[in-house]
Amino acid sequence: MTTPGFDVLVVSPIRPRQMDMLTAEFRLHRLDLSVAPENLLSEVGDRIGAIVTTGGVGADATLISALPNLRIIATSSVGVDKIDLTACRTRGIIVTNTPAVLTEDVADLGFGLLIATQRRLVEADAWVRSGDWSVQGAFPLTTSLAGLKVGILGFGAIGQAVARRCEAFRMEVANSSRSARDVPYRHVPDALALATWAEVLILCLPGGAGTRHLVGREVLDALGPDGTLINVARGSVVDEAALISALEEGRLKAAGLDVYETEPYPDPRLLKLRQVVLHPHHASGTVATRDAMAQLVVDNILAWRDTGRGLTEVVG
Ligand code: 8YV
Repeated sequence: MTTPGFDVLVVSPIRPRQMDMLTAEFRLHRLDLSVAPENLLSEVGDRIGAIVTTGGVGADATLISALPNLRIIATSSVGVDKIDLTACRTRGIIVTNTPAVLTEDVADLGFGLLIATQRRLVEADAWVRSGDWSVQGAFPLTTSLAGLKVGILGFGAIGQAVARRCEAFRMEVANSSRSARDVPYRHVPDALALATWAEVLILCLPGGAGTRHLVGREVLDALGPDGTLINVARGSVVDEAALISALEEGRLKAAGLDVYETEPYPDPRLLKLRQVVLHPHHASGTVATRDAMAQLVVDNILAWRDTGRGLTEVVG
C-alpha cells in the first residue's frame, strides 16, 4: 500500500532489505539511479515528502529547494554535515540521523587505527611480504600502548566509547569538547591544550563549517614529532595540507585516517607516506551496523508518516 502524497526520493540507497521495506510502504523515486536527475525532480518533485540519503551524499540547498512538499530527510549516518540544516530549519523540515547504532564500530575502527599506527602493523606486514625480514632482520622497535597519553577531541558517544577502549589498554585519557560532560576523564579547554598534552590525538567531533580546519599547523606542531593523529570524524576538521607537510617534514610521527578532505580521492602525497595508515571512510562499514542504520532510517520515516515526528531528530 502506498501512502498518497508521501513519495520517497532515494538520493543515496540503504541496505537492500530496508529498501524493500520502503518500497512496500511508499512510492520510491531513485534519484541515485537517474540519468536525468533534473528531469526526475521536475516530474515528481512536488510529490516528495521524504528523502533517504547517507552521510557522504547528504542533501544540499538546491535539492531541497526543488522539493516544495519535503517534510523529512532521513540519513543513514551520524554525521549531517552534507545536509543543508539552515534550509531545513527555514522550511521546518525534520532531519533524522542514525546515532548510537554505529558507536561501537566507529570506536573500534578508531582504536584499530591507534593500534595500527603505534605498532606499525601495515609496515610490518610489508616487512614480511617483501622479504625484508630475511634480509634486514628484525623490524624496528615500535611504541607500547600501555601508558600512552591519548587526547580525544569531541567527547560524544563515539569519543567516550574510544576512551573506554583506551582505559582497557591502560592508556591515560583526556578529552576536549564543546560542552563539558560529567564523565570520569580529564577535560582540557581546547584542541591546542589537548594536543600539547597528548601523544595521540583522536578526532571524534562533528564535521561542518564550525569545525573546519580546527586541526591545523599549530595543533599539529603541539602534538609534535612523537605525536600521532587519528581521524574518524570528517576530513574537513583537518587542514590536510598542514598534515601532509608535518608528516613529510618529520614534525608529526604518524597518522591513521578514515576520512579525507577530498574523498574518495585522497591527496596523492598521503599515499606515499608509509607512516600513514589509510582507511576508506568505512568505520561504520560492517553488515550488522549498516543493517541497523538502514532499519533506523526506515523506522524514522515510518514514525514521521504515522506521527508527524522522527525518532532520532537532529532538526525537528
Ligand atoms: C556513514 C559516517 O555511513 O555515520 C557517519 O557520519 O560517516 C558513516 O557512518 C557514511 O557517511 C556513509 O555515507
